[in-house]
Amino acid sequence: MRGEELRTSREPAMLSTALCAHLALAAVAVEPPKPWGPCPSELQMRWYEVGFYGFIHFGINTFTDREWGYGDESPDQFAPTDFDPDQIVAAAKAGGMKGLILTCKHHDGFCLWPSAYTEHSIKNSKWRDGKGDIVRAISDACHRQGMLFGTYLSPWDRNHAEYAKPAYVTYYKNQIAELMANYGPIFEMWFDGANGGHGFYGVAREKRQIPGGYYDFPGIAKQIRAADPNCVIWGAGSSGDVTWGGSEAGVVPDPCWPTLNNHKRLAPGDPYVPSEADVSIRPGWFYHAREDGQVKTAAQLADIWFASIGRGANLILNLPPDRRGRIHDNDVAALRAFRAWHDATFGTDLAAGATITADQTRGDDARFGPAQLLDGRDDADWATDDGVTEATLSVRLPEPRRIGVVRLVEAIRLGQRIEGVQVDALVDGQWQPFGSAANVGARRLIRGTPVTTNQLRLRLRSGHECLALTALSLHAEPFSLKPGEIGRDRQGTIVPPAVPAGLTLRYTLDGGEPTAASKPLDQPLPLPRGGLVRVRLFGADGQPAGDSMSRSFGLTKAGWHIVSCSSEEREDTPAANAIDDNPDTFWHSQWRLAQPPPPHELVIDLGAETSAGGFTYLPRQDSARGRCCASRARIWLSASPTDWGQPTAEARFDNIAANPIEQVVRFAQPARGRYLRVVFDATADGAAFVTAAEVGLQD
Ligand code: FUL
Repeated sequence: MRGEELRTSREPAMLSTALCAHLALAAVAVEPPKPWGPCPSELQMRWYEVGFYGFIHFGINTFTDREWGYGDESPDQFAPTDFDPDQIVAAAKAGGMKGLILTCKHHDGFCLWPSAYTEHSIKNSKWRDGKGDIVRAISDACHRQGMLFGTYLSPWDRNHAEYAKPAYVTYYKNQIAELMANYGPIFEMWFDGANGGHGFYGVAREKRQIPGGYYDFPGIAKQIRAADPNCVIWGAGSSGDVTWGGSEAGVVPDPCWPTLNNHKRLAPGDPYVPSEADVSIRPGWFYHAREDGQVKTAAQLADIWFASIGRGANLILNLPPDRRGRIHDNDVAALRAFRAWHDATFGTDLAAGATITADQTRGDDARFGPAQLLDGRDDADWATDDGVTEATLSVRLPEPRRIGVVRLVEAIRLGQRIEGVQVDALVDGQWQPFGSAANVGARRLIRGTPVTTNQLRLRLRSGHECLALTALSLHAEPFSLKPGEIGRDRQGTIVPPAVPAGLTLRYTLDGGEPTAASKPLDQPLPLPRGGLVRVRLFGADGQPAGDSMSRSFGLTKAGWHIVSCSSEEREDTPAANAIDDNPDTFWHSQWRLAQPPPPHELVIDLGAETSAGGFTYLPRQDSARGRCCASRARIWLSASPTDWGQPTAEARFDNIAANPIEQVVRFAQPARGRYLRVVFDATADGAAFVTAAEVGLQD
């Protein structure tokens, strides 16, 4: 019999009389901790379980390439070419999300459903002859695929003539009712905080300010609760259930408290308001082709996970559909990689088989004993006696294991009381600090430097009355290499990266997947003519440990030097940076002194006669990535630095400003020469200057 059932058992008649008597005695002897201070509601507890979900910013801005529309756009501008709600929902689901919140209306006022209350909607667009309904399609796809559906209905409306006047509030409430009646169930409604300011407002084109309390959020909350008590209200001042995490970067403060501003520690009488961290998978909220190369990587998303979910907040990650009305391949790939990281990290509980002891347990009663923490269930707690606000837990593993993350769940249905955790690991007979946290709450992930240990100690401190903890689990992030860690020295030798003991890095050079039988990359590997190196880690059991990863190299630039360049900013960005094998430095044609526009050129001595099958160009990779990229180039290989003849190749770099990655130009046939000449004839953004982080040759 579990402690939780004992405390809340609603059907004692089902139990044998003897057992009931025994349990009743035990319950009298040791009472569970009394709730302290503000506690989450049932609705908030269910919302915590949802945890991770997506935002879909889709609308007029997708087609005007803006983040905020003015409100004067034509409905015809909304014109997806290949809308696929199932692809959108499936991408989110594959990333591990449990639901999606759609911008049914953003600040420009354009409605993605045929609202009866306005003409500024999809019903007046040529798309699908005005018969389309994005809200219907996304909500149906969500419900079909077992995902929750939520709405973002911007309070600020730059289209509506009555905005800032009483009539608009009625309009807004009508739309909430319309969405709830026709597209539910809606698990969360988002009430954005951006407000007032300039807009179209019918025809006015003026600035409008709204008085305090303008939207009547208390009235709106009442309306929502009457229609569906299970709908979570985000924002809406003090009328909401959950609050903004304080940044649009997916990061909440550390510690983050479930109070309206995230910072104030809970005190009796405060409303309990948990936080939601919001962030976009790209720099913007809406899709912009120029950001195709700026999709967050799995590693960045993992950092966000620790800074949101790991601090007790929920996480909403935005996936902006492109102009087709689909999630771009780059975002889909990032979500998949993130999911693989997540499952590899949290799919295994390294505390399995551990024994756990506590130096204090409530009433010395096993129902409140520390074993409750490791049972994989969140329905029973380890707790201390009232008045005992400090205690130590000791976890002993069956054998040494590599631990990188400690996950804790506080018994928050009884209030949030923990105000300090210190975790130590026993290494070579010594306690070493692993990590600490200033609170716990709904969940806390303590991410330390991975340590191999068979014993951990957690010292916990409560701010109020006693300690009550629900779960503890141990995890390790998969060891992953980043492409940059497969490095090659100037002479063209691959340097084996350090890998953890017990793992072996294996490689192929033919593009094939490395297997347990592939050669180990544990010695320097000469690769002066470059090629594709694919690597994968394997455990001692021959099983892959992580995904395979590849990096391609060109010819070594060991003997190369610059013969001439059309111009350079010699101090910071000399032409030599274009052949230094360092993608972080770059050549910038001269810009401090007025310069003529392109062409700009480089002439390079390769040190010896060289054969090559192709040319590569990497534009600048600094914070101004995408600017001053070449869009056209001619390339020569020649025996003489003055006699060039016909170009070996001519190239166009089409999407380079939006996606400034390495460009590869294959020659029609292999070419030979001692000198390489590149002439950049135009830039993608029309800039007079050109940049090159690297130019190179391929086999
Ligand atoms: C902000 C809005 O102004 C942005 O456009 C976006 O919708 C973001 C989620 O909220 O306040």
